[in-house]
Formats: sequence, structure tokens, C-alpha cells
Amino acid sequence: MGGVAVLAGGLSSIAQSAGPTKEVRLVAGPGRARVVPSPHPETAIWAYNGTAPGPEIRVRQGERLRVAVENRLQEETTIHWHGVRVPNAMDGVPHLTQKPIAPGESFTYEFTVPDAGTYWYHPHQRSLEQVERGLCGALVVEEPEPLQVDRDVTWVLDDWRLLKDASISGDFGNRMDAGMSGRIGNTVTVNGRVRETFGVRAGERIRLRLVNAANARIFGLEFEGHRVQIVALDGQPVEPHAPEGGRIVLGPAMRADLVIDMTGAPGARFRVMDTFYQDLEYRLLDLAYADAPLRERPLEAPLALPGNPLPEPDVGAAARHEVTFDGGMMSGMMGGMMQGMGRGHVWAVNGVSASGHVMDPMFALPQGQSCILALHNNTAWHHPIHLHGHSCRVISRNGEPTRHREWQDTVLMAPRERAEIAFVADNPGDWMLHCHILEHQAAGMMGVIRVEPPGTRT
Ligand SMILES: [Cu+2]
Repeated sequence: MGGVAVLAGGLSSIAQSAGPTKEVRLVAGPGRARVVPSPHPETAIWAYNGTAPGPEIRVRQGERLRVAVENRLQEETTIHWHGVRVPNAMDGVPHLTQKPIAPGESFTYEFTVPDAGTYWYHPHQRSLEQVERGLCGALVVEEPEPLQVDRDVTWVLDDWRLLKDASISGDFGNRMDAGMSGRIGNTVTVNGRVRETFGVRAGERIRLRLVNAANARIFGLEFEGHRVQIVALDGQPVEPHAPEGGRIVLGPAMRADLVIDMTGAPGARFRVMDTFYQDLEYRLLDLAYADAPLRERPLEAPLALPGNPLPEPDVGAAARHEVTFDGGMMSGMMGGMMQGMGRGHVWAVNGVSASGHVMDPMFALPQGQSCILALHNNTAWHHPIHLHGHSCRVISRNGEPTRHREWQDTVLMAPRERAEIAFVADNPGDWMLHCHILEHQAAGMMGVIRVEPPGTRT
């Protein structure tokens, strides 16, 4: 693959590049998993290829990925390739970009992967139940020259609401979850099961890819006794930096790539804590050092990742659009004042509470236009806001420029927070902009943005 040409030409030249094709088969269907350790029984789950999370898909940047999906569920499904800048028809949004895959039927997704980084895949059909029951998986796009580390590890973080018999509680989309913080589970897993330890060796350097696959839980991870460097967010490289306050905060659907040098002593143990929710902190697992070190001192290789071929938005010439998020309990907006509110629809985007994926776009952007979306969270709740088909620079929060101007596809907004995101609308089609707390999404927190190729009129 011509790396230089790719960087100069952007998305379109990548789409035309004739790299090798990676073939993957995913079967969505019922399965069983040991989510919690014995003596608890196994849990009935929905799974890709029998496991939750499903298989980690690994491709090289610029390769083509072809995924044949077979639906052995009792209901329709799709797959969305979260964060990957795919052509619209491959985006996996039911009825908006494709007919959902009926039970017993198959669909093949095929696209070229433009950006290196950590992504994930999951259904966009009734996600609040399908993702929660286990349908999710990591998608890792490798750089042509990967970072020099001893191990490249993925942790798919998830939580489950289990009953005493270890079965998944069936109360999906209840009013409390929908109107408040979403479905927070009672059992947190790393790569599908409750873990006590993660084995490391003194002197080891690990690239740790975190994926938050939970419906609603926000993680705030602290690695006690270790210096952590964030090298990518939502797949996109960022200037390597220590997390603010020593805590890596990830809303649902967000990812972070960390580099951690294992500077502890052989035989030592250190806690990895999740401290996001006040008074509800818990130990995720322990880093457990082996008795034999890997080497005396950690590697001293550079941490910065090469950039991806993202078009740089011209902030000075950008079209500006306001997007407001309203609703939820304790926000003063519960009374059905917005279009479509009521009957379980408790959230709205620009005044409209969505009841499906097909809706009129909030606005249309000419293809190639730089734009700024000014996001206003008018609610009392956190919301991870996800834009499909693009990655956006987060340029300000509450009127203050951001320090790293990070690229994100999912922007976590605190209660009442404002954020500005900037991007080039270079990917034509109708794209979802929605909250990735899946109960909020199901209760109306979705909108559509249209990117129009030249010569199109609405
Ligand atoms: Cu939300």
C-alpha cells in the first residue's frame, strides 16, 4: 500500500487502494458463557461465534475487510462498525442504511479500513438488549509500523445486570433506566468474565486497548502505582499524555489506547480501581507481577503514533450548527413538551424525540464542508454523543479550548456541559448522531445529519 499517497489523498484514495482482503465470518446466535466464576452457573448469552465479546478482528490499515454475518437470533439484527469511517451502506443502521438481517438470513459487510486504531462492532438493532446480552467485539486496525511494546492487549470492558442464578435480568428499557443513568449492571467483566488478576512482568511495556462495551456504565480507571500514558482516543492518535487526575474516563462506546510500563517489583500486586461513580468505587482487578522480571528497565521507545489520514477542518470557514440535548428525570423537561415525548420517549435532540432510525435530517452539509457542531447538554445526566461516519476534533468544552484537540467519534458530555466539535463532512449519506447510553438512545436520543454529494438537492 502506498502510505504517502494515502496520506495526501485522504479517504477516497484509500477506498480505491487495492490492498489485500481479510475475510471474517460472524454468526450471531444464542450461547452460554461463564461470566461469573463457579459455583455460580453459566449465563445464557447472545454471542458472535459463541463468545462474548466476539472474536477480536485484526486488520492492517488500508486493508479491505469482508465480514459475512449470519443471523441465528430469533430477531432482526445488524452490525455497526463503531468509529470506522465506512461508506454509508456499510454502517449497519437498520432501515436508514440497510434492511435489517432477518433471522436465518445473512449479510456481507465489506469496506476498506482507512484509520489505524482501536474500534469495535456491535448491533444497531435493538442495541439495548442485543449488546447487553453479549453481542460486541473489538476491531483492531494495526499501524503499518506498530508501537514498540512487549504486548498488545485488549480489554473489552462490560457490565451485566445478573440475577442470583447468573441469568441476565430481562428488564430492558425500564422507565428508571431510560430516564436516569441507563442500565448500570451489577457485574463488571474484562473480556467477558469477572477477573481477579491480570498477569504482568517487571520491565514489561504493554499497549492496553480499552473498549467500553457497556450499555451505560462510565468507567474511570486508576492504575495504582503506575504511570499511564494515553496515546490514542477513540482509535485516533493523540499526543501522549498522562490522564487528567490519574484517571482514564471512558463513556460507553469510547476507547483509549494506553502505554503502561510495568515498573513494579517481581511478585508485587497493584490494584486497578474504577472510581468514576462517587462512593461506588470498586477494584476491577489486580496487576499481578510474576516472580521473574522480563527485563531490568522498561523499553525506551517513542510513544507517539503516526497520524491517520483525517481531513483537517477549517475552523475559521466552518458552517456552525447547534445541537441541543434535552429530557430525562430531574431536568425539568419530562412533561412531553418536545415533539414525540411521552410514552417512554423521554429524551430529545433539537426538540425531537426519535422513535426509530429513519427520520428527517436535522440539517444537511455539502460534502467537503468543514463544520462545527455546538453540542449543548441541557440535562442533569452524562451523555456519550456518537457521530457515525466521521471522526471529530473536540475543540472546546464550556467555551475553553481543549488541551489536546483530540479526535473522537464519541464525546462524553457532563451534565449541563457544552462542547464544540469540528470535522470535514467528507462522507456522503445520512448519519446518526445519538447518545450511546443505549437506554437513552432507545428513549429518543437520536438524530440524523445528512452529508450531500455535489449536485444533490433536498
Ligand atoms: Cu444519554
